[in-house]
Amino acid sequence: MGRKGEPSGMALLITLLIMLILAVLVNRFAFATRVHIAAAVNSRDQFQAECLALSGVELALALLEEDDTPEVDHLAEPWALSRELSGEELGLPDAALAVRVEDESAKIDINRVVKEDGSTTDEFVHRQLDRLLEIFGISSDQRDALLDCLEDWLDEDDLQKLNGAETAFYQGLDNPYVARNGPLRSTGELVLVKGWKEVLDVRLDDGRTILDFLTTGPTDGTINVNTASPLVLMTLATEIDESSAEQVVTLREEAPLTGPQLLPPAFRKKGVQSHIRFNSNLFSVQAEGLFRRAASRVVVLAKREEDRVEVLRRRVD
Ligand SMILES: [Ca+2]
Ligand SMILES: [Ca+2]
Repeated sequence: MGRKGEPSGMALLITLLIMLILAVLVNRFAFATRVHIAAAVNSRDQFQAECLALSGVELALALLEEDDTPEVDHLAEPWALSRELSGEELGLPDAALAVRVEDESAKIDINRVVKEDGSTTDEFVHRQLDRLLEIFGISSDQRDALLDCLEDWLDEDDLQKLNGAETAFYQGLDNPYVARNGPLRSTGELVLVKGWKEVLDVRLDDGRTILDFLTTGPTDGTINVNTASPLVLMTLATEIDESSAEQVVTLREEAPLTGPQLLPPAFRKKGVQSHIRFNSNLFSVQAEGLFRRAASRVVVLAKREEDRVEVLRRRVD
């Protein structure tokens, strides 16, 4: 042994070291492979979920195109029914799809509170928003401030209204930004407008928030009485109380409204009648696809003209 044993001891040590390094490398390689396989499975599931959501959107758009009564749009029409399809119905285990279409003419087009000239207030829309805020329990003083801030946010100039806020105010915040000075791109942007963040958190007993009644259009500002919620109908005039709004709901459930004849008197007044309609040409589609643990949500704004449906905006989450 002695001298003879030293080199073989060294060789053994080196062999052991090499084996150890190899073991570590193999282990790392196996781990990386597992990570890559998991990532591939995840992205495949995510892709499946997104494809499902996109097919849901196509289904909704086809229903809108197939609607053979574009002159009257109501909540019992095929396009208006929410759909929830299980994996079994889709022929795809571990999958689910939910699709919902909303009529944007059932909501108040918040951008229209400032007219197209970029500076003048549209008094009708202003009153509608004021009434909506009132229904949400917002005090008169707070409503004045909220609407001044909203108009300042939308109007082109930097002149601050009495209770408003322009870029000068937003620049003084911890995280400064500038006022839009143009139309909102989504109702969610309201969170940036002074005072509105707290209002967006206010919920009705049924859980709905003010955002459920607003749209950024672009609509012509008229409200579809066949699809609007009683709360939006109430914003059309101070004389329209809860009972006359509910009366409209009862009427339209018996048969869709095709003209003002059957409506309660408050709706037939000239100033109100010019702000109502019986159909729509702007719809939002929300589709949620689920595949295994992956989820994808697609939101589309679609415009229908004659029997063609055109996608104006598409967002994939
Ligand atoms: Ca229709
Ligand atoms: Ca402004």
